[in-house]
Order: sequence, then C-alpha cells, then structure tokens
Amino acid sequence: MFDRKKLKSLNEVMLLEHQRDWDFLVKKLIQKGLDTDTLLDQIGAFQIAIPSWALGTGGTRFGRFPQGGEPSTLEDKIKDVGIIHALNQSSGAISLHIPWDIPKNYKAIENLANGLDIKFDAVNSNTFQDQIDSNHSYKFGSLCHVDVGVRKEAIRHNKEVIDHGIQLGSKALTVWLADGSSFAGQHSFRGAFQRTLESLEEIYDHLPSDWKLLIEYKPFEPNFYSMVIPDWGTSHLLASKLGDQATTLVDLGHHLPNTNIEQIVALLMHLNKLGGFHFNDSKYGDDDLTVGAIKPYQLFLIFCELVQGMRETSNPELSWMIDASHNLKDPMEDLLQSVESIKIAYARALLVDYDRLKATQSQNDVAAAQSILQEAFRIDVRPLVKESIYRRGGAIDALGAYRSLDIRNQLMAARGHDSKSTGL
Ligand code: PSV
Ligand code: MN
Repeated sequence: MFDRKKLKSLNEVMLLEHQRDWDFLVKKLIQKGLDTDTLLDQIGAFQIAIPSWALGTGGTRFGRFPQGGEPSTLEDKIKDVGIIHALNQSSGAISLHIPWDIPKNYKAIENLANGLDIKFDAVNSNTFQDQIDSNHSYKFGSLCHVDVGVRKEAIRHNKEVIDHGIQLGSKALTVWLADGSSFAGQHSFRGAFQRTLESLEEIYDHLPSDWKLLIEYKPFEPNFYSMVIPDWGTSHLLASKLGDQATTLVDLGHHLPNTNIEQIVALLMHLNKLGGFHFNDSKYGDDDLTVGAIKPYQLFLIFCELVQGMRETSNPELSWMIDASHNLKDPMEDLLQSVESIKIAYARALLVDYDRLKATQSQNDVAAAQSILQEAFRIDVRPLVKESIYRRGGAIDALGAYRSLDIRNQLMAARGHDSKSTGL
C-alpha cells in the first residue's frame, strides 16, 4: 500500500521549491544566532502519539458519516498509524483505549508495531461506558460511585488496563472520568471527591515504579452540573496526594472558553506535575477539531511555556497525543494536519529569544515583550519542519503525498466501505 519509490519521486518533484524556501530560512535563522542542526534534531525527534480511536470517522450525537476503509481491528489501526508515521516521521506511537482495543496476541501486536517503528504510548481506561459483560453500571459514576461494588469494578478495570500496557511496553495510564452530577443536590461534592481519591490510591498502588498516572480534567460533559475532576486544580490536588508518579494531563478542549491554558502549563511545570497533553482545537467547548485550526497563536503561546518549562524545570518527560474527532475529514488527513500544526507551533516556540524576553520582563517593557513573541510567531517555519521530516525519510508534503499515493481508495478496496472502527 505504501510505495516508498513513489514517495521518493513525489519528494523529487517538490525538492527544488523546498530547497529554495529552506535556504532562505536558513539565512534568517543564522542571522538570529540559531543553530539549524540543533533545531532540526529537536523538531525531528518530537513524536506525537495517535490515539487508536481517532483512525475511524468520529461523529456527534446527531449522526456519523463514515469515510469507508476504516480500520476495524487493532492490527489495521496500527497499520494506519504506520502510514501516517511513514509520511510525517512524527507519529511513532499509538495510544490504546481499553476495552475498545484489547490486544489478543501481545507478541504479534508488538512485532507489527516494531516493524512500523511504532511504540505504545499511554494506555487509557474507560469507565464512561457500561461494558457488556458487567453487572455494574457507570450511569451514576465509576471511581466516585456510592456503591462500593461499582467502585471495585472500575478499580479492577484500571488495574487490568495497566496490565495490558505492561505487556506492550507502555509507561503511563491515562484516567479520564466522566463522573459527576447533572443536577444540584444529586451527589455530595466532598463524598464524590473522597471516594475518587481512595479509588485512585488503589490504582496508583498497582502502577509499576517506572510508570506515570496521568489525570485528565474536564469542566463539563457528559455531566452538566458538576464534574468530579473539573479543572487542573482538582487534578493537581489528586496528583499531589497520590505521589510523585501521578501528574496532570492537559487536554486542550477541556477548558471553559478563554481559559489561559499557557498559564496552567507554566504553573504545572513549575511544580514538576505536568504529565502529558491531548492536542485538539476548539471554538466553544470540547469541539475536538484539528489542532491549530482555530487558535494557532494560543497553541504557540502554550509551546513557548512548554519549551521554557522543558529547559528550566525538572518536570518529567511529557506524553504527547492527539485527541480529536474527525467528523468531516478523512481521519488520516486530519491527523496529518494536526501533527503538522503541532510541529509548526513547537518550531516557532524554539525561535523565541527567551533571554531577551526575560530582560524585557525585568524592565516592564511590555511592547518589546509582545514583539519578541510575535516576531517568532510570524516567521514561516514550514521549511524547517519539512526539512526535518524529509531528512528522516518522510514526505516533504505529507498530505499531498497521502493523496497522490491514493491511500484512502486503497484502504477502501482492501477493507470495504462499511468497515467500522471502535470508539466514540
Ligand atoms: C474525554 O473527552 C477525552 O478527552 C478523554 O481523553 C477520553 O479518553 C477521550 O476523550 C476519548 O474519547
Ligand atoms: Mn482527552
């Protein structure tokens, strides 16, 4: 399906124009005193995991309009990530959601992934949907439930997810809880928090010593009055009480409009408690749109804090993942666009002169501080990102190559129009 010779000739067609753009940018970067090889290494090494549930067409509660050729098995999902990674050399990891993607044969799955240069990122538990083989229901919560039987079931599931991850070489468990209440008076805030903490303690005790627990937060949905973990403060409180291996995970869509996410990132890193990221974009709520499609400047400002945090704090290594829903576009095209936006934001953030920025801050020179950030944001860094991918054997134009290689039609021919991917 993936013809490397064809990719090579597609790159050759693009090469002249790319080389001209790259040469132009190199001069500019050198003028700024930046080392292009270091930049290429940093950008090239930056890998963003693809979630196993994002390879099929997403939907809303009103409908779903599938593309065809969706991967209906874990094997096919890994192969799709393999295609994305071969094109962009930036998506060398997959994140599994259990029980949507339970590996049947660990060794075979691992071999398949290894052959495609894919690693297993954080594993995700699911206590937001009832499971067919269970006598318990998560309708009124999971780790916070008033019934100890339901809590035990949810704890058991999370431990099982860790066990699956151990087999595959994952190093983190991501917990997102849909738990909450939709009506005032429905449950006790204090009781729900305390039960959640105690349930998480049991899960935490099951973590191998080199694992992280990533605790996601979300202000609303599916509960609309209160969520047990609505914000980064609550997630951080839980993570602090649990111990060093527990950290907060920031999903860009899980904030009320206009929340200053970059400030959250800065403070969590300052406390060495930022564990990972779920990238997407939004205009209103958890819209799960393509990264960088709506607020690219916000994404850049977040990366400025990430870059400074990675240089100046002892925050542990972060897990990076896309968490979007591909309702209109071909999921693979959408994922390629998201990863490209992330890399562009990262590259721009690497160009900021942070020493100069700090000097302006100590002099309260507000206009100069803004100019320093915007100067970097306005540089067209696409040749830098493309060059880093090209040098690693990827496509100069990943989306264009995906289309020229006619991959979706090949997938439809192989898997049919009605194959269905598991997930939401
Ligand atoms: C919830 O909205 C979320 O962001 C969590 O990460 C889930 O695990 C994921 O989406 C899957 O739909
Ligand atoms: Mn998420």
